[in-house]
Amino acid sequence: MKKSALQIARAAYQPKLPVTLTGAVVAIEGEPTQSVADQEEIKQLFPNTYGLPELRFEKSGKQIAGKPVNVGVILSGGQAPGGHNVICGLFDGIKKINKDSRLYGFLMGPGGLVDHNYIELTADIIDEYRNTGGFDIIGSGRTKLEKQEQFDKGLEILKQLGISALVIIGGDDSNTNAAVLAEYYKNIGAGVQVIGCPKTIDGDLKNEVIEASFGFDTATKVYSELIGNIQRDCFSAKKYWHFIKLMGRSASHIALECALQTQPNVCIVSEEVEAKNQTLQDVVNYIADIVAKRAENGNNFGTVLIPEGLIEFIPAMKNLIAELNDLLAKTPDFAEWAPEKQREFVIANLSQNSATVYASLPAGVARQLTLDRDPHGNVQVSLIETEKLLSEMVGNRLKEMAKAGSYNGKFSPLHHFFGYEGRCAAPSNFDADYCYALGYNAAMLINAGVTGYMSSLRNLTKPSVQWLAGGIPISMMFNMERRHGEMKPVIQKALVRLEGTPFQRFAAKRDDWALNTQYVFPGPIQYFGPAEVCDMPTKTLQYEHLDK
Ligand code: FBP
Repeated sequence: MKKSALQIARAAYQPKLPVTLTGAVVAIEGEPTQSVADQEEIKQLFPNTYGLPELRFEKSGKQIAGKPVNVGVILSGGQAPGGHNVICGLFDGIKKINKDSRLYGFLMGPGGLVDHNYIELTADIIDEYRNTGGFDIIGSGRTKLEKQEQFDKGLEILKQLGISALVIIGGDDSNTNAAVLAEYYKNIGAGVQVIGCPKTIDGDLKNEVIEASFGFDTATKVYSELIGNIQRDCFSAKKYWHFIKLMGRSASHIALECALQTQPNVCIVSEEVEAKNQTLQDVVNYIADIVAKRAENGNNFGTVLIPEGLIEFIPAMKNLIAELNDLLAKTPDFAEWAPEKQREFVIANLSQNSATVYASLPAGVARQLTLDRDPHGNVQVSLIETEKLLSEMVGNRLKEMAKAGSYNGKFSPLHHFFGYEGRCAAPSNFDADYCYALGYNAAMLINAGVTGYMSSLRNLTKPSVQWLAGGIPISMMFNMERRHGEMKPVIQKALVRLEGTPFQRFAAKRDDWALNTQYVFPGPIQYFGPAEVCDMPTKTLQYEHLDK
C-alpha cells in the first residue's frame, strides 16, 4: 500500500520506554489481592488465579536473557489507536528475551484462535506497522471466548505451534475472557500463560491500579479537533445548533474529556442523569432552556455533546433495556419476525411501566432498542440515534415555549456522530509510547512466568521514561453482573465519578460555557514539535491524578 508522507516520517518514531524496562527486570510481589466485589463467589470461580499479588518491576541491572518463547497475540473488540504498537512492543520484548522467540497473530479476533487462523508475525511485517493506527495487521473481532470446547480447540493450535503464552489485547469483556481462559489453562495444567492488555477508546477499563486504557487519548483528541472545527464554523455562521453524539458505549468519559477540551455550550453526562434520576424530558428541558436563553442574547447557535450510552442511564429506559435484554435472550428467533409482530410481542411481555415507556418512544428508536445485542449481550448503543431523538424533542419543547411566550428564536439543528473517525487514527505520542510499553511489558510478564495478569503502567502523567511497570491480577477487577439473563463474573466497568475532579471541573464551568460562548479549538494531533503540544495526556488523566 502506498504510504503518506506522515506515515513515512512517523515510521521512524522510536517510542520511549520507561527506564525500568530498558534492561532485565526483577518482579517484586505486593500483598495478595481480592476482587472489587463479590469476593467469595469470585474466589470459588477462580480457585487457581484468585488472590494473586500485584507485581512491580524493578531494574535488575543485568542483561535480559531467557529461553526462546513462542507467543500468540489476539486483538479483540473495537479498534483503538495504538494496537499495532502493542504488538510491536511485544515482538521487540520477546526478541529481547531471546532472538529465537516467535510471535503468532490469530486473525480477526478470538475467533482466529478457535478456528486456527493465524500468521507468524515476522520482523518485516512488524516494521510495516510501527506507530500506525488500525488493527489491520491481524484484524479484530468480537467472538466471546466462554465455552470449554472453544478453550480446548484453541489449545490444540497453541500446542501445535509450541505457544506457551497468549496475549489478549481488549476491553473489559475481552480481558474478562482472558482471565477465564487463564484460569482454565492453569486448572488443566495446559502450560499456557494468558496476559491481558487494557484497550478501549471508551476509557472505561480503568481503576485504582490501571490508570487508563489505550486509545482514549488519541480518539478524544481526534473528536475534540472535529468538535473544535464545528464550533468555529458555528461561531462564524451563527445559525445552527449542532447535536454531536460521541462514542463510548455506557460511560461518558469520551464526552466529558471532549467537553473539557472544547468547552461546548452543553454536554450531557449520563452518570449525572442517572444520579439525579432524570427523565428524558428533563434532559430535553435542560437543553431547550439553554437554547432559549442563548436566543435572548441573539445567539441562535450552539453545540451539544451527547454520550452514546445516554439512553441506558435514564432510569426508566434502563429498566426497559434490562427487561428487553432478558426477553430477547429467551427469544432466539425474534430477529426473524416482522417489525409489527416484534413490537406487539415486546409490549405484551414487558412490565406495565416498561411497556408504557417503550410504546411512547418514536417507533424508530424503539426498534433500535431491540436490534441484535453484541456477543457480550450489550445493546449496540452506537446504532441508537440519540442525537436526532434529542434535537426532535428539543424542537417540540421550543415550540411549546414559543406558544407560551418564553422563547423567541430560530432553531436549526444539525446532527453528527463521531466514533469510527477516531478509532483507527495514527496514535498520539502518548498512545504510541503507552501501547509500545504495554506490549513490551507483557513480554516481561511472560518472562516472569505469570498468568491471569494485565500489563500495567502507572504514573502516566509523567514523561514515559518515568512510568512504573508491572502486572495486575485480572481477577482483582471482577464483580458479578447480569449478562444475557445470568449472573457472570466480569471486570467492573469504570463509569464517570461525579465526585471526581474531571466532572467537578466541568460542572464548575458549564453554566458559563452555556451562555457565554467560550469555545476552545484544539486543532489536530501534533506528532512533531514542543512537548506541551505533542505529549500532553488527556485532561481526564491529569485531573484524576489530582485525586490520588
Ligand atoms: P470496545 O469496548 O471493544 O473497545 O469497543 C468500543 C466501541 O468503539 C464502543 O465505543 C462502541 O459502542 C462499539 O465499540 C461499537 O462497536 P462496533 O465496532 O462493533 O460497531
